[in-house]
Amino acid sequence: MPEETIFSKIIRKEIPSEMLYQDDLVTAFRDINAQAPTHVLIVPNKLIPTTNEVSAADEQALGRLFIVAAKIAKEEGIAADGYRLIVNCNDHGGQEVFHLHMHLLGGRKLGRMLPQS
Ligand code: DGP
Repeated sequence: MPEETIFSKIIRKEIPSEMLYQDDLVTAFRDINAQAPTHVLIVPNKLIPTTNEVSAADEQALGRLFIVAAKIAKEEGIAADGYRLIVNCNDHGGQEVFHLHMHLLGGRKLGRMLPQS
């Protein structure tokens, strides 16, 4: 079994978060270290450490991440102007919390997707 992260405790409401949405498959809450006016994390309730561990059994939950991202973007008033969805994986991807999550970022012009190198 993969090791739980703080996100499992947030999902179970054992520690506080600014939760925006929860259903049987996914949970959405504001990022504690916001990088944009809207910065929400949308996570499968099931612990999947990284995108390397996704399987066909996760299709519904992973699809739900997009459904909920679009819903929250509309609620936050950022849908028309646009936003960015990011899923980081492992060291080169800059992943810090090993419970797969989608970042929803918006509310300002975000600039280039990657710094030029
Ligand atoms: P990543 O680098 O993709 O693994 O992003 C992890 C994000 O999780 C990072 O933007 C900060 C956020 N984060 C870490 N710990 C907590 C927490 O306890 N609560 C909340 N709301 N966000 C957290």
